[in-house]
Amino acid sequence: MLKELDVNSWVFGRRSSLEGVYDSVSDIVENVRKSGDSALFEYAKKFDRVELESLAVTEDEVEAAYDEVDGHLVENLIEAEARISEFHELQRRNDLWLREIQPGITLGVKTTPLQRVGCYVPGGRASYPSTALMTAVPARVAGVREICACTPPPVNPLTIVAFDIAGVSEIYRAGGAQAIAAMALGTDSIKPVQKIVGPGNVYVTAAKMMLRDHAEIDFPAGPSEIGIIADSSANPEFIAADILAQAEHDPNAACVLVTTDRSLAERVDKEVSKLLLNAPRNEIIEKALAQSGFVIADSMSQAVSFIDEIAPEHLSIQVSDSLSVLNRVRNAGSIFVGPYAPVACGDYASGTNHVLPTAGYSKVYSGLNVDHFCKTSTVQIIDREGLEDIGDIVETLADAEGLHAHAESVRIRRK
Ligand code: HSO
Ligand code: ZN
Repeated sequence: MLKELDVNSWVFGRRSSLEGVYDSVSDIVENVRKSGDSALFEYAKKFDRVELESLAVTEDEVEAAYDEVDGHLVENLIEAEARISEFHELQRRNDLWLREIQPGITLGVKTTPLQRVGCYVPGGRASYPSTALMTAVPARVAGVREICACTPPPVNPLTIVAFDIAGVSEIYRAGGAQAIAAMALGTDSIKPVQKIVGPGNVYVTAAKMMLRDHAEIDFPAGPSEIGIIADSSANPEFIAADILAQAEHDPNAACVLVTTDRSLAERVDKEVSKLLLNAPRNEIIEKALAQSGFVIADSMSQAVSFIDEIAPEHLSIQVSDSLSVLNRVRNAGSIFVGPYAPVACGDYASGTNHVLPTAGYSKVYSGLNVDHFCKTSTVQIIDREGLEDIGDIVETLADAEGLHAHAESVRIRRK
């Protein structure tokens, strides 16, 4: 089932190109720019096969959504939201910090939440109420005043409930590149946002990239991935279970086991075949397994460098000295340590965020967090004594750059 992979060629193959969809996405963007809401109605019919009556989900519909979903499910969503909120609260920075660097000069940073952001929650192959929590909670914790959300129709009532629990009351039935265009450019119903966050398919990702002049984005978040680093101490059944869990997301999902123990890879392979027999989503899983496999490393440090090259969205560490690997590894969106930390815990309920950079982007981006929804301003408070102290440097450097007025703005105060 699982084949041996070469890290470099696997990494290369993973860089899915967005180029192929740019033409159709720019048509969609232009259409939304020109026709606004009516383009969204048209695309809902064309792509989602839904004849919409309205874009916005009303308060009555939110109430009706609660009636439709099982109370036990709502309780679990509430519990998950509380844990996600708690972890994200820990990430909040002080609104303002100031430090006296020397007498007369105090420097600091003021943090301000963005005013208005848009959360995108995919539908399609599966609907993800958990992603409603993962996108909206950090925005709310950051202090964003206006949070709007788009998700393709027909909207799952549980997604509506999840948004409500997360504190989002502005929900629109729009999906795909058209939803991204609507949030970035604005339509009659949807006011433009400053930043768009959330995962999506290649069309959504391409639209996010193309519209960056209009709205900031989080990062490219495409088909799911797991990297597992394991030695002979690992439990092959647990590893196989994590592989299936990631693979069931998407035919383009990918799972890579990096191990120093070839016999472990063989045992994992057997367990994968066994678990697959009872996996309801086996068709998707089999497709995902076609771009998955294992890599044999000569040593733990080589294994760590393979993981860094792969830069997986999720990294599971299944080795005897797990903290040493945790310390050494550089590139991974979210890290799960030890046999009892399945990725699914981070997907739903431990409290960490599951919106993560994929396709090697964890080399340069962090997973979604409170900072994504804030910006900072530096602050300086300088009095006469402080100005006296740095005045000469400023005047000298300003004169050297030929910027007389800069130098004069200091001189005039020191007279
Ligand atoms: N593993 C997915 C997130 C998810 N899992 C949502 C279940 N629901 C990408 O991080
Ligand atoms: Zn998942």
